[in-house]
Amino acid sequence: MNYKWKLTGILLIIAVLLAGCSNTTVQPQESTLKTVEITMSTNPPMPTVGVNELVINLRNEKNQPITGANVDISADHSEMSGMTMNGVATEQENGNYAITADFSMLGLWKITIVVQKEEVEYKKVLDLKIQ
Ligand SMILES: [Cu+2]
Repeated sequence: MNYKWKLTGILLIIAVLLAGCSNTTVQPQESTLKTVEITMSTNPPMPTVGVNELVINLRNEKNQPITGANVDISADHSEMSGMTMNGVATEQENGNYAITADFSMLGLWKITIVVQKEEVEYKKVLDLKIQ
């Protein structure tokens, strides 16, 4: 492996890390929705090992609830590879979408939220600490 390839490898790793840490709202051009604000809360508020509810709230740029979206959730135990769960959140009232997740281990879990609305995808990745 020469220097150039090593550098390319490092840049790729940085790109992947940046993508993994992305916590911003995506603003696509070709949609009537200018912004999809994605926020997550948990039930209980301090999630513990076992079953917890994740509630995703979707808002547009006018802070109005977004209904009729498809919300896919996946959870990865950050310290381990292959410990992954995923499912589709069920729509509730007021732009909320809920799913229960059984966290089998303590520590940081990477939660990936993929929202589909009007054939556009919006994605948010955040960390959830299970304690
Ligand atoms: Cu694990």
